[in-house]
Amino acid sequence: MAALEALKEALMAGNANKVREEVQKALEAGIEPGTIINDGLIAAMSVIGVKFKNNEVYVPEVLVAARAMHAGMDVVKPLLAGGELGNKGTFVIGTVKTDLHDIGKNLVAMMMEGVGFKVVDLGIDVPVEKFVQAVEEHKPQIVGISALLTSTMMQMKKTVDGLAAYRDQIKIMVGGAPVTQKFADEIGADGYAPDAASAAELAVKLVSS
Ligand code: B1M
Repeated sequence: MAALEALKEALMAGNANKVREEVQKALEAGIEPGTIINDGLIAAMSVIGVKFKNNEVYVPEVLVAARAMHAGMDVVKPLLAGGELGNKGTFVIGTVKTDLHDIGKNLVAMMMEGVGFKVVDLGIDVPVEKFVQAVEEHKPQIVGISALLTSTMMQMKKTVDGLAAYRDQIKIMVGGAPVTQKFADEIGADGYAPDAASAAELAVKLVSS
């Protein structure tokens, strides 16, 4: 959408102030918050993701773009609560024990908020017991588990196993660079998504099935 081009440019340049301004302008122009998120913020962040994969941009650029995306989300988020995207329930997310990577996990968390979930972010290096405690406390519809290292993938299995007693109440989604659909099936997860945008689509499907 042409009206969102300036917003996308600002996000890709990592200019948080400009992103805030452009989101505000888009709202004033009558563009729906959901469209601003999907066709503006997420679309631009996806471009950064592809560029990152192709080594055209590096970690610092990904970080500043993610920060700019946060800034834009902060402006639209209040308009989403109970709005047209509705409340889909609670999504608990964390990066597994001994894994300190959180950029992708944070993007997934943001997308989940964007499609109407209340997100409880447990952070990084999350032990199985903390996931279990969060399920007891927050009664989520979905638990999302992220891992970025081959060596921490087995923590993902341990976490799925540790949540066995709750499987009639929750769906479990997994993701992260080394994770595949095959691995997700092997460890008994309900869903796998390769990126944040498809993770949000899958989560919506899981709660409506
Ligand atoms: Co690390 N690191 N790192 N690192 N790091 C990788 C992952 C690595 C591939 C780099 C490499 O060697 N080429 C490699 C892993 C190799 C492997 O295991 N196969 C690696 C390594 C080895 C390490 C250390 C061991 C290095 C060292 O100390 N010797 C160390 C480990 C620390 C630890 O965790 N215990 C380490 C440390 C770090 C930093 C701290 C410096 C930093 C993390 C900063 C941070 O996260 N706050 C870092 C970074 C930045 C990377 C790379 C460069 C970038 C990761 C990233 O943020 N990608 C990475 C190399 C690479 O990926 N090319 C690398 C961008 C992000 C948007 O993508 O996280 O994949 P991603 O998330 C995507 C999808 O995977 C998906 O959606 C996201 C958005 O589309 N997704 C989900 C993620 N979670 C999901 C959950 C879902 C669904 C989808 O459902 C719940």
